[in-house]
Amino acid sequence: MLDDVLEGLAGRQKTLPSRLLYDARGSDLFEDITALPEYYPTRTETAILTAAAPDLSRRIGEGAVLVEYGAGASVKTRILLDALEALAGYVPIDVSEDMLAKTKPLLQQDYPELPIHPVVGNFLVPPPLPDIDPRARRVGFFPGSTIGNLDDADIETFLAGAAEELGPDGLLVLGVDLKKSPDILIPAYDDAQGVTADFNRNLLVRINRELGADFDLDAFRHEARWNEADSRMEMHLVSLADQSVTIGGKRFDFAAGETIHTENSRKFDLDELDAVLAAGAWSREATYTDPGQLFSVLLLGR
Ligand code: AVJ
Repeated sequence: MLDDVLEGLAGRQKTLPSRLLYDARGSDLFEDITALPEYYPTRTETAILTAAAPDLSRRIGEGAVLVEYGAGASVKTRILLDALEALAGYVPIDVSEDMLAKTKPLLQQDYPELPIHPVVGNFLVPPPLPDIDPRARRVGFFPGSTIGNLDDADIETFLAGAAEELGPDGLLVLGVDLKKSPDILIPAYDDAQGVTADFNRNLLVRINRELGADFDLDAFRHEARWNEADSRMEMHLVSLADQSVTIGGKRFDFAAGETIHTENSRKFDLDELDAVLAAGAWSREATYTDPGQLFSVLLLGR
């Protein structure tokens, strides 16, 4: 983590890795974000999945193994677990062993017959799957438009890795946030209650605590920017003054107005996405969306 932070702050545009946003406090703040009136993705995707579940179930068929990339608390997963017939197993993959250990008994209580095989790992480098029934169809699940946090190279790495792991008759249920007006996007990433601002600034709280840095939390403000050229929302932390910060014995100078770029959240155009999917060996078999075309759930096949 120290190396990643030092490297990110050494560049001309300072950056910090967005995965560092999710410590225990950051994960709680993200949970709060998902309930905000301005943050449409979670509730929209949940509604789409609920409506699509019978059709997904029909297309997927009986006896599949469900593999979730970045499972977290497996909240949206329950929609699929309720709809899919005679699942041969559920494999939640997550970097947080704690989260996997906490979630398993809760799921097992509600799905007593379901074989649950948690795997600790980074979904970008899909870890080997536990050997369940080798003949069972494998279905990946990657909701939340988390794919939008990845750059092109990582998207291709992920899609190709999932294709390899899920096999020739594998399927992938993918949630993607769609391109839309900045009038909707900016409030979604800069809410009136300031929860997203706390989520972003918590990155500095974490670096202070875990790496002994001396960021002055009141000297940075949250900013949500729409980057039209790259079709993405960006989170930045803007330095409010000329200041310097020391981390791991290294000093970093900030000019007033200079930013640390902390997250990209890409917004997809489905026609453009098709080319990216094809490069990763996938194609769209079904497309589900909401009436406002805010978000989309895709069923991908090979
Ligand atoms: C969990 C990565 C999908 O990009 O919308 C929410 C994270 N950042 N508000 C997103 C997030 C600011 C979220 N993802």
